[in-house]
Amino acid sequence: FTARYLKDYRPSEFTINTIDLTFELDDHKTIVTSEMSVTKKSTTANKLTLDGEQLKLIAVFYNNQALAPSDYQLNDDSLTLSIIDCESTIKIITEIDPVNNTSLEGLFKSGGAFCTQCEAEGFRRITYYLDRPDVMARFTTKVIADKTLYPFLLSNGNKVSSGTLDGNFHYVTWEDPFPKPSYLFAVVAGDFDLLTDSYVTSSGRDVRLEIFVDKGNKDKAHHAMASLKHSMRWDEDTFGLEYDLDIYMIVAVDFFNMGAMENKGLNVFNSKFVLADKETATDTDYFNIEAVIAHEYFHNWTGNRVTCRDWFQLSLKEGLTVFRDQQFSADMHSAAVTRIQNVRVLRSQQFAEDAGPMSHPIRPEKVIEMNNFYTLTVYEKGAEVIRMLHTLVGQEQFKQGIDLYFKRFDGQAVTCEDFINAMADAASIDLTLFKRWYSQSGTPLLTVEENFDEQSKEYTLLVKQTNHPTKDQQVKAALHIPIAIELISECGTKAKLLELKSNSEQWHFNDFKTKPIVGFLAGFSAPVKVNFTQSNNDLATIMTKADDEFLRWDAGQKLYVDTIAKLIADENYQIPLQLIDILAVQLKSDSDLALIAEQFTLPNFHELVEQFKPVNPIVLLNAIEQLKTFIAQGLQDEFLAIYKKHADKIYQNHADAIGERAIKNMALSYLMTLSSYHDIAEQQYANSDNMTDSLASLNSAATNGIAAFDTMMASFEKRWSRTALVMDKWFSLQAAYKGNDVFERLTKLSQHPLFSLKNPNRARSLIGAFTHSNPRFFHCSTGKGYQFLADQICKLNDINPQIASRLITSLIQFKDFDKNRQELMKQQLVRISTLSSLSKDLKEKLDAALS
Ligand code: B3K
Ligand code: ZN
Repeated sequence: FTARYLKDYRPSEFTINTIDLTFELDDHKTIVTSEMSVTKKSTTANKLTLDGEQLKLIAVFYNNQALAPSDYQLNDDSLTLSIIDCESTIKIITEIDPVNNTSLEGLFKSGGAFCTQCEAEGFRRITYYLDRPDVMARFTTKVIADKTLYPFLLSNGNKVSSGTLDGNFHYVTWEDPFPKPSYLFAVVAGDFDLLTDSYVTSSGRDVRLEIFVDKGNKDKAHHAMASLKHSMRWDEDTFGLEYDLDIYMIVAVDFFNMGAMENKGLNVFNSKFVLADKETATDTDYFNIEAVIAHEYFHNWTGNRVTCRDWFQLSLKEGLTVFRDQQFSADMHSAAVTRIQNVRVLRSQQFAEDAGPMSHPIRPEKVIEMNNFYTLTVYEKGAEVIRMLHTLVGQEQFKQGIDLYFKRFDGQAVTCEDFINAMADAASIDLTLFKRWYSQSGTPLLTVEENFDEQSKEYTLLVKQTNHPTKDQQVKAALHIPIAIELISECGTKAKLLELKSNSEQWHFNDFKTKPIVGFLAGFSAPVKVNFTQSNNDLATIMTKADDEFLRWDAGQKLYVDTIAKLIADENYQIPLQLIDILAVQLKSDSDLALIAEQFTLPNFHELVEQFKPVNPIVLLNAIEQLKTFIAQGLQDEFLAIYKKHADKIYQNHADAIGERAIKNMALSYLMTLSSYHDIAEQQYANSDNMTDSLASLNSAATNGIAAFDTMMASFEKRWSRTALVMDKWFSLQAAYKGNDVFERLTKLSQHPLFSLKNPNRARSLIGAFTHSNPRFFHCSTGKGYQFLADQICKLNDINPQIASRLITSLIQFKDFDKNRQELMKQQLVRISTLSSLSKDLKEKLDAALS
């Protein structure tokens, strides 16, 4: 497998103006006919190499002349033709086998429906093409299929004709007026229930909205529809961006490698991010559906209207679009809770990636398998980089930067640099140094020191940045880091924005009588780690006095982390009762309930691994449990009171009710660490009228390994065995069960009639949930957990390399753990690396991890 480098980018020598596609859909022999009009960009260009993989070539025509095999060169991954004329037409006929396409890239079948996934490089599994984002063509697509099995035939753009054909076939032709790269192409054919609605844009255009779901699921699509309309309104209100076609379609499918795909006018979604009702979806599911619907919708501008020049620029569309969906969620819900959840993802997963063997800048420079770079770094850290720009220039100028970006680049395929330059020009600010965030990997560490001169009353804050070498990059430079702070003193709270631009800088503040307390990194203004020792008293002050809710929450998290550090060092460490006093104040604060629930959510195992690595995971887990039980004991009366207060409420779907469920289930999770309260979970399960409460009770039963777990799970299985998305939750709960028989359970589960590695949601729900939510057994000292994961990865290598490659993350980050475990994890990696048909996806990661 060969690597590709950013530095080697060259524009194509050809443009493809139009492509007319015809799909004759068939389970095993789908015929794709492609007719392209191609223009030479320079007269010297005479060889056109088209990408193509796993295709059966049937015929090639050049300017309507059939070519003989000696006229072209055919390889495993390309087809090369001689181009004589400046303007040529090329017709290519290929045959593909959708049913046997378990990689779910290109054209495949999900249940009874045909559907496609082309990003990043899946179009080349449909036909030979210049499968790169900077080649933009106008697509016309004719889809032909059996009328009874596939009443709906969909593609991008507007429907221009349809009709019936002999032999119970019918066809529909679609025309997309916007030139687009091949990765945004989509075809869907199937039988669905259809939910329709409409939306009038700010300029008065009527847009038809259609959501296609599996038969019987229409009632579960209303939340997705409402989310779509909210997204459309928000983008008009916030950025003045209107939808540009007359129809917007979303199709929900059960077999999908990721969350969703922003194909022009025809989004394809994992049904997990469309279907919801109170009985089957949790409050978190509702939130995520809205966020993913928004994300894909926002791509219509940031991604589709202006796209990426090459795949190294992926963060151009993804970082920006994640930032936009985060801002949208913050506007629709509690901004603080939304922000806290973003930060948890960064701290628990992105920081680990950035320090691990696959570390890469948000704009990678070297790629072997592009699908390996749809990462937390490109997406989430990419969004943080955009957020820093937003912080530096402010919302008004940011909006002007966005305006200028579209004015300059609408309809083009551009680079990250183009985006920053538009921002810099619109806001008249120098972003030269800031651009380093795009090329430098790793998480900066800020070390903070403070000094208060009692005589002069001058307060000094000294901040140093350290950028440790990473696997991909030994030499690092100083970054431009916006640091929002609050100075809390008897004269109130003052917010400031500091800009660190070199390795170390200091700031002086003069207007205090006594030493102020600094709340550092308000709103998490930069994706950095912070090393700053503050006393429990200072942290307690920040928890109550900071204006920024993120700072209040983060001070609490620091208290937890400090306590866990002490428990790791000495398991007999006596946690001071002062902690309970501080937390008791917080429990009674008048913040919204969802925020209080966040404040009581301890940093998760993965976040703490990042803090304490290399660490013995069991020692760490014991410390977390000790702290949790200590808090539960100290505040049990309060938790019980909260629990009772909200226990018997009828389900409602609005912010206050969501907050009540959040705090109630937080109280439950503490109480369940004390054996005298174990009955509560069972009662809650029996009485619950919604999935949030059912799942919370089952979760606490699983993670505390309580006896009633199996009975509860049996009833859950009986009720939901026909609802795939709920059965995913069932598998995940089983995988998270903390009992010594977990390995026998896993074996049984992997033979369960409803288990299949071919369905990514199902595979993740068992394997991903085990490795992520059951660290005690995943890391068990015998190495059985690692072996289980490796066994599954070996099977997935043949079935679905993308899913295999996602799941290997928890093994390649072996350096985070103690030496014994490192060895056991490496053994499994070595075992996987000896597979005879190792996929490119896994190979790239294994090479990085084992070198
Ligand atoms: N752009 C797609 C992700 C495609 C992943 C390809 N392996 C979804 C999204 O980010 O919106
Ligand atoms: Zn995206």
